[in-house]
Amino acid sequence: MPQVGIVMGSDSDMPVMKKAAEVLERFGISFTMRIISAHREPDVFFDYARQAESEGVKVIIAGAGMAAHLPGMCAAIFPMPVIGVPMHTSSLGGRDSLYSIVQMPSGIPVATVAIGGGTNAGILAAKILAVSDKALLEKLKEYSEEQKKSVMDKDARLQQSGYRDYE
Ligand code: RP5
Repeated sequence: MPQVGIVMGSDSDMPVMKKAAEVLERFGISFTMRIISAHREPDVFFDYARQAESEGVKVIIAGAGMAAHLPGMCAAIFPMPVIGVPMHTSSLGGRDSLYSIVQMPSGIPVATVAIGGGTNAGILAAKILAVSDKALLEKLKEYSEEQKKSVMDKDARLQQSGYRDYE
């Protein structure tokens, strides 16, 4: 049974949404990935959002751009957490997507990550699932340690080489 449902409004969203998929794979979290347009095929969208719970999904990661109602509509139907990923747009730089997703009216929250924030969407989904999964929690702690070590290694290199020779 998939634990996470990744859904995006268009295949143009794939470069961002695949980052979420890669994070879930890294942590061994099962997921489905769909391209569903809430405005171009509302019937397909409603079926998806209504069935997600019975299919075992615990978190939905929904990415969309422009007048980005896909995440909000997922949150209107799906009773568990929805993470929204705003896409960058050429006309308004993604502010249109960001505001559409983050400015949900009271009562229907969408946990919104940064514009293009597919990786953080995956990590946030993992953290939500880790609340009731100790093994996953340990993997997330290891991941934090790896990030810390990576920064410390860079600083050690800088201290050794000086900023002119830093690569
Ligand atoms: C939204 O419109 C999609 O999420 C996408 O970000 C944006 C543009 O879609 P395409 O014109 O690339 O299909 O529905």
